[in-house]
Amino acid sequence: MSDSLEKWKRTHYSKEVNQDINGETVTLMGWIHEIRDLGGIIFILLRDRDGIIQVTAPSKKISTDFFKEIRKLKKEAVIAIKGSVQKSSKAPGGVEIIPDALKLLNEAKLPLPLDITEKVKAEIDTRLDARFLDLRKPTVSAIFKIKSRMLHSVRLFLEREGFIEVNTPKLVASATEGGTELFPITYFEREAFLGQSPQLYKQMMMSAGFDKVYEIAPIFRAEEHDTLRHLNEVISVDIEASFLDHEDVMNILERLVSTVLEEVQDNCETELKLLERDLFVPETPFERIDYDEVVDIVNSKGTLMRYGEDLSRAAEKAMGEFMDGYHFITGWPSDIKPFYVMPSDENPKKSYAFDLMYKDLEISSGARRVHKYDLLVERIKKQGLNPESFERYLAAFEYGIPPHAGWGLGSERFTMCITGVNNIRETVLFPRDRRRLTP
Ligand code: AMO
Repeated sequence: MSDSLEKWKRTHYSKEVNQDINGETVTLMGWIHEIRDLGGIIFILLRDRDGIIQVTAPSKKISTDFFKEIRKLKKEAVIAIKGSVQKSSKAPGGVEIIPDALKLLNEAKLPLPLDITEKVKAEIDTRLDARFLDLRKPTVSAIFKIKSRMLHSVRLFLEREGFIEVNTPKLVASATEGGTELFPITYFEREAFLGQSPQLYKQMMMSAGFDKVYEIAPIFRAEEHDTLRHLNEVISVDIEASFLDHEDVMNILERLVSTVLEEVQDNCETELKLLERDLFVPETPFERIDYDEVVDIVNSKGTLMRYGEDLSRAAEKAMGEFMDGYHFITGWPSDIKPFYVMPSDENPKKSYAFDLMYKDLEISSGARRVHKYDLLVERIKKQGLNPESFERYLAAFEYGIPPHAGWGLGSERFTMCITGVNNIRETVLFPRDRRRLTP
């Protein structure tokens, strides 16, 4: 058996093989998911990126030498197989392949660190240590196919809405979301940081006259949290838009969520089925609850929440019991929101900031921004920060910046909502948390 592809080319993925091509010769490539030797007949489940198909090798129909070669194959070996498609009522999918020729392209060391057929479940740490193997599981790769489709739909939606994609630096000189969550790095002879958010840059793009921008890129948070909802590196979908207010960008966000869910539902049927996920597409507009009301609800559920506090985990849970689907929390106190958030005209103690929640999970936050230089400097000082460290950002506010608003949506948390997984680590190929920096 040759271990080289030579002139062999894949003709079909497993999912493309069906009864319509009964009798045709096909070439498939992939891994041996399972092999069962019943003496006179050997069954191989061949797995490729898109699914699993049965290869049936009856000793009566193939040469003795070829049958012996097949018998030697082991789990997770990489093979290419040429054979004919045959209808079969017993085979999963209604078809099987009767092999004519086979190449053993590579073998896998045994025993495997984890069971790809999932008959034996593995702990999350074992899975993440051998992530390339874990990702071979159809139920795991399904999450990433859904995430890919979600991000694709997000792009399509924002492009349709007239947004321009931008790329801003991730090596930065200052904090944006409050000073404690930064990863310091050595930048030649200076200290620099990994970007927490494109916040300041997307706002500067409003002064640059780009009107509507978006970015899909990593953000880094040096949070000590060891929870099922936090990671230290995530992909944030950020938008910023001029001549629009918080209500306008909330409207964009809710339409985006609902459109993307619909597109995922239409395009990821197989993956959602694998995950046993019944996706629900919410109607717009989403419900809006004022922060004041949230405090009352949380307290009425027996969880203490003082006015002016951020939502604790317990408070989020209490709210999650009360609110089932996607909803906004609006009217946040100005003091607990970052300096760039615009205080309300009627009551400056409150702000034009909002969070988008799915049940008890915050998936996005945003706001109408301060676009007046003096107020921005005042708010930077009030939050104990030094306006001098924001000199280059502040300059963008001195030469005519329009009123603007925007939001950031965590792509992993959104993926959790779509797929129903409850650990954020499941939604990242190679997650970065408090303890994990490899693989
Ligand atoms: P915020 O800090 O709320 O806002 O972040 C926006 C969204 O990003 C996701 N997110 C995270 N997800 C997992 N782990 C983390 N450690 C983490 N940190 C953030 C969440 C969150 O809702 N500049 C503002 C956005 C804006 O106003 O435009 C910002 O960064 O889903």
